[in-house]
Amino acid sequence: PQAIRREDYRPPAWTVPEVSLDFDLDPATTRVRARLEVSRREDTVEPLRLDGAGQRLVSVLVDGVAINDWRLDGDTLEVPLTGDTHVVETEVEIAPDANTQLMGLYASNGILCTQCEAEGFRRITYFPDRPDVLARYRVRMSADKARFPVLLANGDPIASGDLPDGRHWAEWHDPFPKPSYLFALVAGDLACNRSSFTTQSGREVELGIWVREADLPRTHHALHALKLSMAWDEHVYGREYDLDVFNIVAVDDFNFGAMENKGLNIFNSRYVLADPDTATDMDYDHVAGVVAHEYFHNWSGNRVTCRDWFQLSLKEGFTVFRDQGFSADQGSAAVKRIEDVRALRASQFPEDAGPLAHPIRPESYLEISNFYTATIYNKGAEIVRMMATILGPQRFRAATDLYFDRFDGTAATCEDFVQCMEDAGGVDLTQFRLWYSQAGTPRVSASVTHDAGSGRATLRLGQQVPATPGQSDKEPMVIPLKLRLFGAATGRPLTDEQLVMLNQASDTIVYEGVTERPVLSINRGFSAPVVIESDRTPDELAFLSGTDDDPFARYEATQQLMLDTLVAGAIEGGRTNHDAVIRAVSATLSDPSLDPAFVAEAVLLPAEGFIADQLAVVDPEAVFAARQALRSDLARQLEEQWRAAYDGPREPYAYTPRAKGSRRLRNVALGYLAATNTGDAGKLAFTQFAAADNMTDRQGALQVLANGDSDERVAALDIFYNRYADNALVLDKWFQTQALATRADTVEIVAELSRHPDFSLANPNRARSLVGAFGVNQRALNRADGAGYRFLADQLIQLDKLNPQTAAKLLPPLGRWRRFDATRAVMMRAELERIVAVPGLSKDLFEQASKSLE
Ligand code: B3K
Ligand code: ZN
Repeated sequence: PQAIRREDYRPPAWTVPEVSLDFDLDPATTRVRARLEVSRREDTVEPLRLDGAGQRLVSVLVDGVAINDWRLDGDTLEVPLTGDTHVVETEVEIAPDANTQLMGLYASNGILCTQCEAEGFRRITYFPDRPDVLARYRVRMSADKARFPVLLANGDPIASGDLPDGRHWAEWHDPFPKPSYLFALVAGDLACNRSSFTTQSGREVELGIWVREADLPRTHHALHALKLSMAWDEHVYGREYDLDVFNIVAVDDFNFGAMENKGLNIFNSRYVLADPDTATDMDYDHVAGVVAHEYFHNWSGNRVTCRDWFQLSLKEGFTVFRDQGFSADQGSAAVKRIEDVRALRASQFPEDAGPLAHPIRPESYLEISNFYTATIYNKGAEIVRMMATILGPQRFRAATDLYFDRFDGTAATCEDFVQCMEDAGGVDLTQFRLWYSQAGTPRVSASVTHDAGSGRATLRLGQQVPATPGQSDKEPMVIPLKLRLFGAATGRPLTDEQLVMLNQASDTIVYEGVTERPVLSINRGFSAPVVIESDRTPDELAFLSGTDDDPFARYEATQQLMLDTLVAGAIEGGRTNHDAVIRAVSATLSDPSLDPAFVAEAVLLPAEGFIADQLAVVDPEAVFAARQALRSDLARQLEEQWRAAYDGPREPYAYTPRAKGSRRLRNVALGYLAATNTGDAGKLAFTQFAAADNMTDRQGALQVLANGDSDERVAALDIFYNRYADNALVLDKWFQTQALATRADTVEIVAELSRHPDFSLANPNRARSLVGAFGVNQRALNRADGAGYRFLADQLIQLDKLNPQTAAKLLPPLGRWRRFDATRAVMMRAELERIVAVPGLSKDLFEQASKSLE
């Protein structure tokens, strides 16, 4: 396969101002007639080239006359045209039922739906399938009325009617020019939870959440989140909705979370459906976050779109930043920040440190689907956040206003966005732009020395950006660091919070009049996506853990203390001193001023993967053992406190920040109580499991049971399975809980589950619930005999035949071989080589596997 390179970008030779599509819908064979009004760009002599894939071409007409001098060059249809504007009509046949890769038009449980981003539209009809070709779409659909009573497309509905033979039709029109990746249609037997929203200028918008009839009671949370999102975007960014209708459809088979098609968002049902009996608090949060994310794309993505796919972070990084802001405003901003940073460390830091590392604006790709990554999304959001920090709230808002205004209706670049930040913010971001081109997580060293005699404190900062594939030499970046000094003796702040811009390899800041030994609080609020290497002692970290006024920094100090202890434990193999951690956790648990939701986050140990990331050579057994040792020490020595947290005042079930926080802390406490190994843990968890009136408590208890060996484990898994056997989203949890289990025999359990009658690789949620969860289970995946690697590779090879995009997404854990001992590295490489050698391997999986071998 051939690499596409950013530097090769050329504007399109032909534009397509208007498109009419006519769909004769049928799951077996759908006929698509397309009428494109095409217009030559002044200077071009090129023929019209239309992208296609997998369809059967029936006819081509130019200006109403059938032609036969068209030519197929691979999948590209070349139409010779003599004039400057023409009408080109094509007719093709496609087979939604046979579409297992879930790109283009496909069937999901009897619903016909589309997914076009990034390059799925070409599987529907011949078209210049690139984001800088913006067209106005008119869509007509006809289908069997009994099977497909509801026909939806982008924009506003225009007309509908009945046809002979039990068929009917509907026509939709989208007045906003859009790229083909935002096209969508849905046909199915769907019920609607309807409501309306009045925008700030008084426009009435009809809202609809479309699901199967039986799922209607589970749509209220999503609908509520949609209204909150619409109001929030008006209030915070001044962005108003622009069509008369906004529809969301839930489908069960979906490669991703959801898709922001103009006026017709299509969602993975797991990000729409929620009720207390089937969805955890985290599920509720994700539903709201994804609804907000897709809605916000209406401006950051749709009204202003991307010029080419190298600019993907322009819409994704910015929109993640926006949805993070929305979620922060719905509850505790500090807890949201902690969750986001934890997610960044779990998924983006390893990406940045591995063979698939790429800048947020990549230079080349084989398959664009492989670049919907944590780097583009989550690191991209951090880059926007840093600019917002540098500009401050008012100037940042002025800059986003300018961006939306200047680029409305166009396909823009990351550079355009940064330029707006500079123009409205009055700042020079020349060096800051390195964040768009340099991959790798910068490492910042920080140390403070103090001279008591002169009252002088000196802060020395340094930065180093690690080499990444194709980028061996890095330049120093602009790193905005929020920091503050505290007095070790009195606990008083010695300085105000300041924003230091570290923009050289090293820098020194001197503070005068410092009368007591200072303790450094740095990267407060996680102001930059970097790794901090400081020489703070366990005592200093414990001090910050108990006193820092920035809640994120407080969390961070506790985590750093745990991490240092765990790394020492993993390296030394034996007992390390756990006292400082135990004291800090005890203090956190007993501090009445703290929000229980915050406490729950702060007392959790860093994940095995994150501990492993700190080691030169990972010994997964040693990491696991060190973590278990600290965990059981914490459990035993603080048993009273865990029990108090567990038995503390209970909130009746409600989805409020307060009740959520109390459930979270209680479940964390349950986990620690189970780690005391005193024998009644199984009973305690089973009691919670059986008595729970909500999924958060039920699944929390089930995970504890699934990790252990108690008699109650099998019983609980059976009860859970039988209770939810007909709810696919909850069955996913049943698979996932077992795949995440910390037991020694998880590989065998998961292999057995892959043969379970309810398991299928064809459904991405199900595949991810077992294979995806297994891939992040450090202990199971990295088992010394290589059974974990073999299982993962076997599954990926099978999945690739059905759904290359989803298979490729699950490959990265196998690519981390460089981080492990020679024996594991050899076994991992062998599996990657086995994958690369599969005949007919997809470009998606080939790119991920071959780059992982380099
Ligand atoms: N923009 C879509 C992503 C589609 C990915 C296709 N490979 C969802 C989102 O980020 O909102
Ligand atoms: Zn997005």
